[in-house]
Amino acid sequence: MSAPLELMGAPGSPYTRKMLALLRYRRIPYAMLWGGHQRPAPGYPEPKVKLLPTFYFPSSDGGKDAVVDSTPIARRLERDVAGRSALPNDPALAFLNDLIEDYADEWLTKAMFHFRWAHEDDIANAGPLLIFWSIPNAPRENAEAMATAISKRQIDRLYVVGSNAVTAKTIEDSYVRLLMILDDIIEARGFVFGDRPATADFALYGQLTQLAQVEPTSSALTRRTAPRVRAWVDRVEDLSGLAPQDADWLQRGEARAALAPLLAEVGRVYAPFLIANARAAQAGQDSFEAEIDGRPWAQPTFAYQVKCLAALRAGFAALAGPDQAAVRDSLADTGCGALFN
Ligand SMILES: N[C@@H](CCC(=O)N[C@@H](CS)C(=O)NCC(=O)O)C(=O)O
Repeated sequence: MSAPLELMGAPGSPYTRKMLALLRYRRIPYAMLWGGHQRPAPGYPEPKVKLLPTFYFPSSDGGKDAVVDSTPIARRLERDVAGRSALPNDPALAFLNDLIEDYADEWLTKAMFHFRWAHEDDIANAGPLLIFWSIPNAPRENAEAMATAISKRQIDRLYVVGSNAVTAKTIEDSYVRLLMILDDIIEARGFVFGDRPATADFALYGQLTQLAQVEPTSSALTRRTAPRVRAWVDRVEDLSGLAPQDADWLQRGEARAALAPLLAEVGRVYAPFLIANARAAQAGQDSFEAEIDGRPWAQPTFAYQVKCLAALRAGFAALAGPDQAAVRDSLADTGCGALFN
């Protein structure tokens, strides 16, 4: 057996949970180092950007390379490890998977961060967890002060994701719509792209481990709105026993009808966000205002999400003509077409 792939992360990090579930499904041997960058493990290099999860890939000189960013790591693992792929083999569907994965990573995380820190009950719940998830032996007499300090730091960062009194309703309504859409998808076929999971499912799952299981307000909302989705999250944690077949992927001809509601949600909230953010960055503005879902939206400009849009556009441009046409057909009337015009 080759050495397990090491990664550091925390149970409360949606991207850590995304990657753990993907590793389990793909049966890639791993070693989970629970922790955080505030207490670096001796002998482990620091990544350029200190994010969770951080993967430690073996480097050519026998050392370790610290690598972050879940989506490119998932693609690297597809190249390095054969079998049990989490990417649809139809290029048009693979592209739609990239788009939905990006929506989950970059938009749904707004709901995750909002629900964690916007309401009193949730703040009281999350503060101590954030300490004990990374430092289980934090001394009792300090833990409360540490929880208060980390809560304050995170609440002060709510504005960064665009969560404020003006946007709260937009974020919360969007979450409830997503639950109903996923409820239908899971009832119809189990996963977004068929009877087997794709990286988009793991990205949705990662955010939902927090929204549906940890935060009291959104957990209660999930249970009331879509108990099936809550149950799905509990199961997706470990899909190592699933036996995926090629025929389990959605067929191209089925994609439009099957994915229309989810893509319409992406087009309703995430597409206008990505476009307004990129426009602001281009104009050199460090914050922007936009209209999302018929309501005002205001937040700082985010360089990373400019890159997300550029990557999606490059992926679309790289598709062969008939695949582009199939993607355009699936995106018709969803509001997502505006991203690629
Ligand atoms: N795009 C990255 C995002 C990773 C990320 O933002 N991780 C969060 C935790 S879930 C983080 O490490 N934030 C910095 C911090 O907590 O200091 C990915 O997909 O891996």
